[in-house]
Amino acid sequence: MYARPIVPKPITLSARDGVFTLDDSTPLLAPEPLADLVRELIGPATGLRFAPGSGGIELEVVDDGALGAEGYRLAVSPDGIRAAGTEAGLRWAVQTLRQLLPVEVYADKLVPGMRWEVSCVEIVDVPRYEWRGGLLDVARWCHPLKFLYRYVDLLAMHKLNRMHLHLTDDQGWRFEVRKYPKLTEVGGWRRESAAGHAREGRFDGTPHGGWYSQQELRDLVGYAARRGVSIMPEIDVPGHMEAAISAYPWLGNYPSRQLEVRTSWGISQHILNVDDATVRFVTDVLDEVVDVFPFEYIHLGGDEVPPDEWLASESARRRAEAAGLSRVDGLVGWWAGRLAEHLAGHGRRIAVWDELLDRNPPPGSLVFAWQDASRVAAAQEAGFRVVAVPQEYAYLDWAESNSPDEPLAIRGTLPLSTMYGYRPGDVLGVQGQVWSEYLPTPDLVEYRAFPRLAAFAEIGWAAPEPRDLAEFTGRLSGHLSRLDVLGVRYRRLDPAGQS
Ligand code: TNX
Repeated sequence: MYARPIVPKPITLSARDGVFTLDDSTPLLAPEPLADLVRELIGPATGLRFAPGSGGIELEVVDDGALGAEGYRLAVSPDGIRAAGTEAGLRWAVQTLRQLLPVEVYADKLVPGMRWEVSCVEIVDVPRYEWRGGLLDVARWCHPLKFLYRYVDLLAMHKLNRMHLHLTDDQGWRFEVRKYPKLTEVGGWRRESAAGHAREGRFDGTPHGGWYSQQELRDLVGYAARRGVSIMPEIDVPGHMEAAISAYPWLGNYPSRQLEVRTSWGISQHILNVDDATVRFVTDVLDEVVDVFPFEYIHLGGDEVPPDEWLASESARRRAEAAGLSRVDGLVGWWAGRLAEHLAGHGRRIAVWDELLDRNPPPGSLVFAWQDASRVAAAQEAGFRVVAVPQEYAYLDWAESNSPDEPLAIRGTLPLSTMYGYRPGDVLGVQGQVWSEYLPTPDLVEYRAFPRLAAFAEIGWAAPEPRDLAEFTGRLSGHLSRLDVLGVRYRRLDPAGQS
C-alpha cells in the first residue's frame, strides 16, 4: 500500500520511485482561485509562500472528458507536482496533495523543522457519484457559525461537495428574514429543555437560541464555494414549523392560539395552514433564501406532516377539494407544487423528503429518500433523481453501538462497518445526515460524525469493490491522525473484529 493513506480512496493510484520535497523555493503555477486554495490549505503549517512560477507545483485546467466534472490527474515526480482537471477537479487534487504530505500539514500554524516530502505517485481519480453530501441540523441546536466553517472544511477534506443546512424546525428558526424579523427574534429562541442534556448533566435551565444573519450565511456560502462545497438550504414546510407559527400565529390552523417554540423532540402536531397569505409568507421567505444561497436546489422538506389539524379545518378541506385531492394530506404535495412554481421563477429547483412520493411531488423534484432503502428504490421507480440517505445507513445521529458508554442518541445502532457496506446503486448520490436533537455541542457532532462520515465519503467518491472493510479501517486509522492534528473529537475505532 502507498505510504500515506488517502481517504476517500483514489480510483487508481500507482506508486513511483523517488520523492519531491516542497521548500521555500518551490514555485506554484495555477489559475488564481486555485493558487489561493493551495496557499490556504498548505501555507499555514508549512510557512511556504509559493511564489508564482513553473517547475514546482503546476495545476492546469483542462477539458478532459474522461475526468468528468470533478475528476483529476495528479503526478508527483522528483521534478515536481503536476495536476490536471476542471477547476472543480483540481480543488480535489489539492485535497489529495494535502493528504500526500505529512499529517502536520493540517496544523493551523507553522510546524517548524519539518521536511515537507511527498513520495512519487500517479493518481487518476474520478468520483462515482455527483452528489456527495453532509446534512447538518442547526435548527435543534444553533451550532456556532465558526463550527459551520469547520464542518465545511471537514466536508471538503473528504471530497464531499454538498452541505445541506437544515435551518428551520419546530425547535428553532435560524435564518434571518428581513421581512419577518420575528422568525428569528421569537422563533430563534426556546425555553431550555432537559431533553438531550439530561444524560450529560449539563441542563442549566437557560434559554437556548440564536440565528445566522444573511450576511454571515452569504460569507459562509462563498467560503464553501472556494472549497468546492455548495450549500443547499432547507426551509422545512408545511410541518416542522412550530417555531415559525410561534412567531406568527396566523400561519397556523388556530391563529388565536399562541404556541411556544417547541422544547421537546419529536414531531409537532402544529403545521402551516393553507391560506393564500401563508403561501405568500413562505414565498417571501424563499425570495430571501434564494438571495443568499445561489445553489440550484432549495430543499423544502415535506417530511413528517401530521394531517390532524387539516382534517379538522374547513379551509383545508375546501382547498383539497379545489385541488382535486381525495385526502387532505395530499396538501403536502400541493404546497410543494405552489412553491416549486415560485422557485422556478427564480431559476431554482426543489428538493424534498421522500414522504412527497405518495403526494404527487412536482416533476423534476430531487427526492431525498430517508425512511429506508426501499424508498430509494421507490423514488427511482417513480422516475425521480434521488439522493440516498436511508436512515439505517446514513444517519450519523444514531449511536454506533449499544454500549452504556455511548452518549445518548435518538436511535441506534449504526456501526461504521454497516455504513461502509452500503451500496446505493444508480442514484445521484449519497449524504451523511447529522440531526442534532441529542448533539447540542460541536464536540458531540464530531464524535458522531467521525469517522463514519469518512466511510460514507468513500462510498460517495469511490464506491470501492470489493468492499474491503479491513483495508478501509487500516487506511482510516492513518487518516485519523489528520483528524488528531485538526483536533476533531472523533470516536475511536473499535478494536478489530468488534465493529
Ligand atoms: C427524522 S429525516 C427526521 C428528522 C429527525 C430525524 C432523527 C427527516 C426528514 N426527519 O426531523 O431529526 O428523523 O433521526
